Amino acid sequence: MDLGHDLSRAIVFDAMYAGELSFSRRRSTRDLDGVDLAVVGIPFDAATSNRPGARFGPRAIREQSSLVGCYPWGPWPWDHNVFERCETIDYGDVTFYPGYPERMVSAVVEHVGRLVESGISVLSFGGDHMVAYPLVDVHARRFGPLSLVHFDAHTDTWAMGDDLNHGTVFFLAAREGFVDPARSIQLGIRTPNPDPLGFEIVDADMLLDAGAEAIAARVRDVVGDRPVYLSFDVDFLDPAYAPGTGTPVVGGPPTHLARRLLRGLEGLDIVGADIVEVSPPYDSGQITALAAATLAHDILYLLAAARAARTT
Ligand SMILES: [Mn+2]
Repeated sequence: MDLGHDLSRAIVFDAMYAGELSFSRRRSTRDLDGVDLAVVGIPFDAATSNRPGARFGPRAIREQSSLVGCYPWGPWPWDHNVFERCETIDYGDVTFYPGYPERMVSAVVEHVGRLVESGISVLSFGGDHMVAYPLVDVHARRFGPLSLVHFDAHTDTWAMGDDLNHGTVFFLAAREGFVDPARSIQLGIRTPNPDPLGFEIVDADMLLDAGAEAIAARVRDVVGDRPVYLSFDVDFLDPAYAPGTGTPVVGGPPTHLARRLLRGLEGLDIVGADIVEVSPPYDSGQITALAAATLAHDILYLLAAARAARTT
Protein backbone atom coordinates (compact mmCIF):
# COMPACT_ATOMS: atom_id res chain seq x y z
CA MET A 1 0.00 0.00 0.00
CA ASP A 2 1.57 3.24 -1.16
CA LEU A 3 0.40 5.90 1.22
CA GLY A 4 2.45 8.76 -0.04
CA HIS A 5 1.22 9.84 -3.42
CA ASP A 6 -2.57 9.89 -3.72
CA LEU A 7 -3.34 13.25 -2.18
CA SER A 8 -7.09 12.75 -2.60
CA ARG A 9 -6.98 10.01 0.02
CA ALA A 10 -5.42 12.12 2.77
CA ILE A 11 -8.22 11.36 5.25
CA VAL A 12 -7.60 7.64 4.77
CA PHE A 13 -3.91 7.51 5.41
CA ASP A 14 -3.42 10.33 7.90
CA ALA A 15 -1.13 9.13 10.62
CA MET A 16 -2.82 8.61 13.99
CA TYR A 17 -1.13 11.70 15.37
CA ALA A 18 -1.99 13.93 12.43
CA GLY A 19 -4.82 15.17 10.31
CA GLU A 20 -8.27 16.54 11.01
CA LEU A 21 -9.54 16.70 14.56
CA SER A 22 -12.83 14.98 13.86
CA PHE A 23 -14.03 12.04 15.93
CA SER A 24 -12.62 8.81 14.51
CA ARG A 25 -12.08 10.49 11.12
CA ARG A 26 -15.80 10.98 10.60
CA ARG A 27 -17.06 13.78 8.39
CA SER A 28 -17.30 17.12 10.18
CA THR A 29 -20.64 18.46 9.07
CA ARG A 30 -23.98 19.83 10.20
CA ASP A 31 -25.74 18.41 7.16
CA LEU A 32 -28.01 15.75 8.64
CA ASP A 33 -29.10 14.12 5.41
CA GLY A 34 -28.76 10.34 5.64
CA VAL A 35 -27.09 10.46 9.04
CA ASP A 36 -27.62 7.67 11.60
CA LEU A 37 -25.19 8.54 14.39
CA ALA A 38 -23.63 11.82 15.47
CA VAL A 39 -21.08 12.81 18.05
CA VAL A 40 -21.37 16.29 19.56
CA GLY A 41 -19.03 18.16 21.90
CA ILE A 42 -20.31 20.37 24.70
CA PRO A 43 -17.24 22.25 25.99
CA PHE A 44 -18.69 23.52 29.26
CA ASP A 45 -17.19 23.31 32.76
CA ALA A 46 -18.73 26.20 34.70
CA ALA A 47 -20.75 23.85 36.94
CA THR A 48 -17.86 21.87 38.41
CA SER A 49 -17.55 21.76 42.21
CA ASN A 50 -13.81 21.02 42.24
CA ARG A 51 -11.28 20.94 39.40
CA PRO A 52 -12.32 22.62 36.14
CA GLY A 53 -11.04 21.77 32.67
CA ALA A 54 -13.77 19.58 31.20
CA ARG A 55 -14.31 22.24 28.52
CA PHE A 56 -11.21 20.75 26.93
CA GLY A 57 -12.69 17.24 27.02
CA PRO A 58 -14.27 17.01 23.55
CA ARG A 59 -11.06 17.98 21.79
CA ALA A 60 -8.98 15.55 23.83
CA ILE A 61 -11.39 12.68 23.14
CA ARG A 62 -11.38 13.47 19.42
CA GLU A 63 -7.58 13.52 19.43
CA GLN A 64 -7.33 10.04 20.97
CA SER A 65 -10.14 8.68 18.81
CA SER A 66 -7.90 8.58 15.76
CA LEU A 67 -5.85 5.86 17.46
CA VAL A 68 -8.84 3.87 18.71
CA GLY A 69 -10.58 4.14 15.34
CA CYS A 70 -7.56 3.38 13.16
CA TYR A 71 -8.56 -0.21 12.35
CA PRO A 72 -10.74 -0.67 9.24
CA TRP A 73 -12.26 -3.74 10.92
CA GLY A 74 -13.37 -1.77 13.98
CA PRO A 75 -11.79 -1.74 17.45
CA TRP A 76 -11.19 -5.03 19.23
CA PRO A 77 -13.23 -7.11 20.05
CA TRP A 78 -16.14 -5.93 17.87
CA ASP A 79 -16.59 -8.13 14.80
CA HIS A 80 -17.36 -5.32 12.33
CA ASN A 81 -16.80 -1.65 11.70
CA VAL A 82 -19.80 0.27 13.02
CA PHE A 83 -19.14 3.09 10.58
CA GLU A 84 -19.79 0.75 7.64
CA ARG A 85 -23.29 0.07 8.93
CA CYS A 86 -24.21 3.51 10.27
CA GLU A 87 -23.49 6.84 8.64
CA THR A 88 -21.76 8.69 11.44
CA ILE A 89 -20.81 12.36 11.57
CA ASP A 90 -18.94 14.64 13.90
CA TYR A 91 -21.41 17.50 14.34
CA GLY A 92 -18.75 19.60 16.04
CA ASP A 93 -19.24 21.45 19.29
CA VAL A 94 -22.32 23.15 20.62
CA THR A 95 -21.27 26.75 21.10
CA PHE A 96 -22.50 29.31 23.56
CA TYR A 97 -21.28 32.54 25.04
CA PRO A 98 -19.16 31.70 28.12
CA GLY A 99 -20.23 32.81 31.57
CA TYR A 100 -23.94 32.13 31.15
CA PRO A 101 -24.70 28.46 31.97
CA GLU A 102 -28.34 28.84 30.98
CA ARG A 103 -27.17 29.63 27.45
CA MET A 104 -25.37 26.28 27.32
CA VAL A 105 -28.65 24.61 28.29
CA SER A 106 -30.64 26.37 25.57
CA ALA A 107 -27.90 25.77 22.96
CA VAL A 108 -27.88 22.02 23.70
CA VAL A 109 -31.67 21.91 23.50
CA GLU A 110 -31.49 23.65 20.13
CA HIS A 111 -28.63 21.66 18.54
CA VAL A 112 -29.03 18.20 20.03
CA GLY A 113 -32.80 18.59 19.94
CA ARG A 114 -32.53 19.11 16.19
CA LEU A 115 -30.46 15.96 15.85
CA VAL A 116 -32.73 13.84 18.01
CA GLU A 117 -35.88 15.06 16.28
CA SER A 118 -34.23 14.11 12.97
CA GLY A 119 -34.06 10.52 14.19
CA ILE A 120 -30.29 10.57 14.73
CA SER A 121 -28.74 8.78 17.72
CA VAL A 122 -26.40 11.17 19.51
CA LEU A 123 -23.32 10.57 21.66
CA SER A 124 -22.33 13.80 23.39
CA PHE A 125 -18.95 14.61 24.95
CA GLY A 126 -18.82 16.89 27.99
CA GLY A 127 -18.16 19.10 29.53
CA ASP A 128 -19.07 18.58 33.14
CA HIS A 129 -22.11 16.53 34.11
CA MET A 130 -24.49 19.48 34.03
CA VAL A 131 -24.61 19.04 30.26
CA ALA A 132 -26.67 15.89 30.81
CA TYR A 133 -29.64 17.97 31.96
CA PRO A 134 -30.58 19.42 28.56
CA LEU A 135 -29.55 16.12 26.96
CA VAL A 136 -32.07 14.03 28.90
CA ASP A 137 -34.60 16.81 28.38
CA VAL A 138 -34.44 16.60 24.57
CA HIS A 139 -34.39 12.80 24.57
CA ALA A 140 -37.40 12.64 26.91
CA ARG A 141 -39.29 15.01 24.61
CA ARG A 142 -38.98 12.42 21.83
CA PHE A 143 -39.01 9.13 23.71
CA GLY A 144 -40.90 9.85 26.93
CA PRO A 145 -39.53 9.32 30.45
CA LEU A 146 -36.17 7.61 30.14
CA SER A 147 -34.51 4.75 31.97
CA LEU A 148 -31.19 6.21 33.04
CA VAL A 149 -28.16 3.91 33.07
CA HIS A 150 -25.65 6.05 34.91
CA PHE A 151 -21.97 5.22 35.33
CA ASP A 152 -20.41 7.42 38.01
CA ALA A 153 -18.59 7.59 41.33
CA HIS A 154 -21.29 10.05 42.41
CA THR A 155 -25.08 9.86 42.25
CA ASP A 156 -25.47 13.50 41.15
CA THR A 157 -28.86 13.53 42.86
CA TRP A 158 -28.11 16.21 45.43
CA ALA A 159 -31.28 18.13 46.20
CA MET A 160 -30.56 21.86 46.15
CA GLY A 161 -33.90 23.28 45.13
CA ASP A 162 -33.75 24.71 41.64
CA ASP A 163 -29.94 24.98 41.60
CA LEU A 164 -28.58 23.18 38.56
CA ASN A 165 -24.95 22.06 38.65
CA HIS A 166 -23.00 18.90 37.93
CA GLY A 167 -24.04 17.33 41.27
CA THR A 168 -27.77 18.09 41.12
CA VAL A 169 -28.39 17.18 37.50
CA PHE A 170 -30.27 13.92 38.09
CA PHE A 171 -32.25 15.24 41.05
CA LEU A 172 -33.67 17.86 38.70
CA ALA A 173 -33.98 15.46 35.75
CA ALA A 174 -36.07 13.14 37.95
CA ARG A 175 -38.11 16.00 39.38
CA GLU A 176 -38.93 17.24 35.89
CA GLY A 177 -39.91 13.73 34.76
CA PHE A 178 -37.13 13.37 32.16
CA VAL A 179 -35.93 10.16 33.79
CA ASP A 180 -37.86 7.54 35.78
CA PRO A 181 -35.83 6.65 38.89
CA ALA A 182 -37.83 3.46 39.49
CA ARG A 183 -36.59 2.07 36.17
CA SER A 184 -33.07 3.50 36.32
CA ILE A 185 -29.78 2.30 37.74
CA GLN A 186 -26.58 3.95 38.93
CA LEU A 187 -23.33 2.01 38.69
CA GLY A 188 -19.96 2.42 40.42
CA ILE A 189 -21.12 4.77 43.18
CA ARG A 190 -18.58 5.29 45.97
CA THR A 191 -19.53 8.56 47.65
CA PRO A 192 -22.25 9.38 50.19
CA ASN A 193 -25.73 9.53 48.79
CA PRO A 194 -28.11 11.60 50.91
CA ASP A 195 -30.85 11.81 48.27
CA PRO A 196 -31.18 8.45 46.49
CA LEU A 197 -34.60 9.32 45.02
CA GLY A 198 -35.41 5.68 44.32
CA PHE A 199 -32.67 5.00 41.77
CA GLU A 200 -31.29 1.49 42.08
CA ILE A 201 -27.66 1.76 43.09
CA VAL A 202 -24.88 -0.72 42.39
CA ASP A 203 -21.95 0.63 44.34
CA ALA A 204 -18.33 0.05 43.38
CA ASP A 205 -17.89 -2.84 45.83
CA MET A 206 -20.97 -4.65 44.54
CA LEU A 207 -19.86 -4.10 40.97
CA LEU A 208 -16.31 -5.31 41.51
CA ASP A 209 -17.48 -8.34 43.53
CA ALA A 210 -20.23 -9.41 41.15
CA GLY A 211 -18.46 -8.76 37.85
CA ALA A 212 -19.58 -7.31 34.56
CA GLU A 213 -21.89 -10.08 33.36
CA ALA A 214 -23.97 -10.26 36.55
CA ILE A 215 -24.35 -6.51 36.74
CA ALA A 216 -25.22 -6.21 33.04
CA ALA A 217 -27.97 -8.76 33.68
CA ARG A 218 -29.23 -6.65 36.58
CA VAL A 219 -29.29 -3.55 34.36
CA ARG A 220 -31.34 -5.46 31.81
CA ASP A 221 -33.80 -6.49 34.51
CA VAL A 222 -34.21 -2.93 35.74
CA VAL A 223 -34.69 -1.20 32.38
CA GLY A 224 -36.33 -3.96 30.35
CA ASP A 225 -37.39 -2.76 26.91
CA ARG A 226 -37.79 0.89 27.89
CA PRO A 227 -35.89 3.72 26.15
CA VAL A 228 -32.52 4.09 27.84
CA TYR A 229 -30.29 7.11 28.17
CA LEU A 230 -26.73 6.12 29.03
CA SER A 231 -24.66 8.71 30.91
CA PHE A 232 -21.01 7.87 31.52
CA ASP A 233 -19.07 10.06 33.93
CA VAL A 234 -15.44 9.10 33.38
CA ASP A 235 -14.87 9.26 37.17
CA PHE A 236 -16.73 5.92 37.25
CA LEU A 237 -13.25 4.60 36.50
CA ASP A 238 -10.64 4.44 39.22
CA PRO A 239 -8.31 7.47 39.05
CA ALA A 240 -5.50 5.04 38.19
CA TYR A 241 -7.32 4.57 34.88
CA ALA A 242 -8.81 8.04 34.55
CA PRO A 243 -6.90 10.70 36.51
CA GLY A 244 -8.02 13.51 34.23
CA THR A 245 -11.33 14.37 35.80
CA GLY A 246 -12.80 17.01 38.09
CA THR A 247 -13.81 15.02 41.19
CA PRO A 248 -11.85 11.74 41.20
CA VAL A 249 -12.64 9.06 43.80
CA VAL A 250 -10.32 6.11 44.44
CA GLY A 251 -11.52 2.51 44.69
CA GLY A 252 -13.26 2.33 41.35
CA PRO A 253 -13.41 -0.13 38.47
CA PRO A 254 -10.76 -0.56 35.79
CA THR A 255 -11.30 0.32 32.15
CA HIS A 256 -11.53 -3.36 31.26
CA LEU A 257 -14.57 -3.85 33.46
CA ALA A 258 -16.23 -0.76 32.01
CA ARG A 259 -15.84 -2.12 28.48
CA ARG A 260 -17.14 -5.56 29.47
CA LEU A 261 -20.10 -4.00 31.21
CA LEU A 262 -20.94 -1.80 28.22
CA ARG A 263 -20.75 -4.75 25.85
CA GLY A 264 -23.15 -6.58 28.15
CA LEU A 265 -25.73 -3.86 27.45
CA GLU A 266 -25.90 -4.54 23.71
CA GLY A 267 -29.51 -5.00 22.73
CA LEU A 268 -31.00 -2.49 25.17
CA ASP A 269 -32.99 0.27 23.52
CA ILE A 270 -30.33 2.92 24.09
CA VAL A 271 -31.62 6.11 22.48
CA GLY A 272 -28.85 8.52 23.48
CA ALA A 273 -25.65 8.75 25.50
CA ASP A 274 -22.92 10.97 26.83
CA ILE A 275 -19.40 10.76 28.20
CA VAL A 276 -18.64 13.59 30.59
CA GLU A 277 -16.06 15.01 33.01
CA VAL A 278 -12.89 14.35 31.00
CA SER A 279 -10.59 17.12 32.20
CA PRO A 280 -7.38 17.13 30.13
CA PRO A 281 -5.40 19.55 32.36
CA TYR A 282 -5.40 16.83 35.04
CA ASP A 283 -4.85 13.97 32.63
CA SER A 284 -1.54 12.13 32.51
CA GLY A 285 -0.27 10.61 29.31
CA GLN A 286 -3.77 11.12 27.88
CA ILE A 287 -4.93 7.99 29.75
CA THR A 288 -8.34 9.43 30.48
CA ALA A 289 -8.98 10.78 27.00
CA LEU A 290 -7.89 7.46 25.50
CA ALA A 291 -10.25 5.60 27.83
CA ALA A 292 -13.08 7.96 26.90
CA ALA A 293 -12.37 7.61 23.17
CA THR A 294 -12.44 3.83 23.50
CA LEU A 295 -15.65 3.81 25.53
CA ALA A 296 -17.12 6.23 22.98
CA HIS A 297 -16.58 3.70 20.22
CA ASP A 298 -18.17 0.98 22.37
CA ILE A 299 -21.19 3.19 23.04
CA LEU A 300 -21.60 3.93 19.32
CA TYR A 301 -21.88 0.16 18.78
CA LEU A 302 -24.63 0.05 21.40
CA LEU A 303 -26.49 2.94 19.78
CA ALA A 304 -26.15 1.23 16.39
CA ALA A 305 -27.47 -2.08 17.75
CA ALA A 306 -30.45 -0.31 19.28
CA ARG A 307 -31.23 1.40 15.96
CA ALA A 308 -30.99 -1.91 14.13
CA ALA A 309 -33.38 -3.53 16.61
CA ARG A 310 -35.87 -0.67 16.26
CA THR A 311 -36.06 -1.02 12.47
CA THR A 312 -36.48 -4.79 12.35
MN1 LIG B 1 -18.94 11.92 39.04
